[in-house]
Amino acid sequence: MSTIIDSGRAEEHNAQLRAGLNADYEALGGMLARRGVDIEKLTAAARTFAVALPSWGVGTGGTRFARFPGRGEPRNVVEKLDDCAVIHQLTRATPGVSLHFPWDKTTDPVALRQQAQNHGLYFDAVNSNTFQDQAGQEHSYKYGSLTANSAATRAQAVAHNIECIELGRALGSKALTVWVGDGANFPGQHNLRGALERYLDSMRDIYAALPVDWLMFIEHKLFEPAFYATTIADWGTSFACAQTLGDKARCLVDLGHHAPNTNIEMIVARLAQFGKLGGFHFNDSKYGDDDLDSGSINPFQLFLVFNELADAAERGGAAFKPAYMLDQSHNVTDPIESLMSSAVEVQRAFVQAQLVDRAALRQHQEANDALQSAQALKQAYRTDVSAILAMARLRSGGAIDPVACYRASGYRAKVAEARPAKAGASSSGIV
Ligand SMILES: [Mn+2]
Repeated sequence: MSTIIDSGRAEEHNAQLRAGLNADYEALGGMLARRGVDIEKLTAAARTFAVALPSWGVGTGGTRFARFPGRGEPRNVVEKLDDCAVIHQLTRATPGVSLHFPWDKTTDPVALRQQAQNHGLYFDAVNSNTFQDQAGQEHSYKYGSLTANSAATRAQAVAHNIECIELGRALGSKALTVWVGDGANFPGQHNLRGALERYLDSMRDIYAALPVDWLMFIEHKLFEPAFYATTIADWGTSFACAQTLGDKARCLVDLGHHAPNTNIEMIVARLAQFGKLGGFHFNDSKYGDDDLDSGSINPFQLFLVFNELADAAERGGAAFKPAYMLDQSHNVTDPIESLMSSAVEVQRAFVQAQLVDRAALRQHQEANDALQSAQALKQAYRTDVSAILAMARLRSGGAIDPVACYRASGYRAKVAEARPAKAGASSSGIV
């Protein structure tokens, strides 16, 4: 496997931090042993954790007001993969890459797949894009895509999704994520029921093109760009559509796509209970679909989501395997640094959720002891598992401190030279 950051530099970085990590790990191991927890089991679990990177996340995102490009942004999918390889090399937690078409469209999927394999990467779910018009496109999506009144527009949107499946198939992906911005900005603009009927008709055609071992993820979002009535606005609509379409259709939960203060962990529990939890787009949010770094605003919510996932895994066993992906927009940070630290934050929530004493929690719940039930969760959440995450990275060949190692490597300055800015070159969406 080829590495992008010089492996000698990563080893030197680890050698400097190794003694400190060993001391922290031993201290944490002793504390956990007194709670009857084997730190080695947690470290082994941490090493199995993986969250996929969004190809569109390695460039600067921007808002609807402006985009302030960063230095050395990737200009095409090959350069995006290089940046993803750096993130995985140092974190060892991001082996998957989620591509977005047509932004990442390639004429040579065999070469792209080979490039990914050379870096120890694979392609996770592919994403279609019918929320903007592309140059030379025959029918506009201004008034909708899969729900458009015009049959020709709907057919074009369906054909694009089927093309995404074909491209994904050549790249080794196993799922298609469908998000549409379709909806209305005015009461009366469209027939609420009619729009969903058209959506389902279009989705049936896409579903029929899914290979036998593929899944289709339906991503809902409360609002934006439709500000009055988004067709797939909530998990209830997503669930109803997934049920209607069939077993291969599942719901995708993007943490930023809900009304403020929504109990997202409860949505996770519901979807898991009924076998429709397809996967996640992790990010964080303060007001809306902010696409902030995972765990940067409400890390306790992220922990509670993973607490439900741990419960579902205990009930469902190996069969329960939702897809984990990051979906963030980076505007004031180096995207590589944000994605590295976000992957670690999601991994942290995963490990903390393993720390919950489920037998004790069940006893507290059965005894109606609300206080101790809450404490059982808080005890796990308050435990600083940083040494476990660092040890997992070290043992898997990553960096003890990925951001520090990345900064010391000078990667950004190097690619800034090799990638002179080109107007409109980076395709970074906010989905
Ligand atoms: Mn998303």
